[in-house]
Amino acid sequence: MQQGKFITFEGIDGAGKTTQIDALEHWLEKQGIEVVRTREPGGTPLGEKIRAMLLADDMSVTAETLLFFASRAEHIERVVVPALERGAWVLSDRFTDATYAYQVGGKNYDPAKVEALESLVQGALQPFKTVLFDLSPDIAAQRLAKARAADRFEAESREFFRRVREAYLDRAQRCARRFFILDASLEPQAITDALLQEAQSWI
Ligand code: Z5A
Repeated sequence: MQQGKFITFEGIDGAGKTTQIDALEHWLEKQGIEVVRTREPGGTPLGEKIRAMLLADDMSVTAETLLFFASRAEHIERVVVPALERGAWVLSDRFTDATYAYQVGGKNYDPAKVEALESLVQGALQPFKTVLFDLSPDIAAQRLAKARAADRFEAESREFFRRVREAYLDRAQRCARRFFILDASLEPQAITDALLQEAQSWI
């Protein structure tokens, strides 16, 4: 039986997830809650190897989608479920909503195939809450240009990220009770304040 809480963080690249997950992690630990911080793709030794391939190697969308779910299967079995069972809160930088946003929304992959893989790999497991960092691709691109060299996903076009953003907002509308949407264009401290205020209602 699951006792902990599974929280996932989503948004287009450069939306500022990392900074805000740090803040939530510190706040939860101050409340005496055990936190497991993780990410997808990745989060396990095999998952990190898959991540390196996904970010660097050119491949078909089917191969890409299967690799995201292979990393996810390993992550769920070895990290997420054990942590939830012992009562920890799992903070995951991305999960299955990213597949719907990037592969289905961004690359036009068949959503029925993703649903089938989701059911196979996750069974009934779903996040307790998903925090969506909503940001325009124009602002995200300005931030990333200052921050680092682009990986295979970050090198996609502005139009691609517009589709990814729309797909995320569509998911948020369909699963309104699970999603909490943050305006990621605000100053970091304002975003932290909104996130921590919301998190009080999760405890
Ligand atoms: N992907 C997929 O296609 N399908 C899937 O199923 C999954 C993933 C799971 C790897 O993910 C890639 O895999 C990802 C989607 C795809 N695309 N890419 N690339 P990732 O999570 O590792 O990649 P990421 O989104 O680029 O993560 P990130 O580097 O951690 O980005 P972030 O956390 O959203 O942003 P950040 O690093 O915190 O901030 C970016 C910059 O903006 C940095 O310089 C900050 O100082 C600055 N920043 C942050 N917040 C602000 C505010 N509020 N104002 C101004 N500047 C800010």
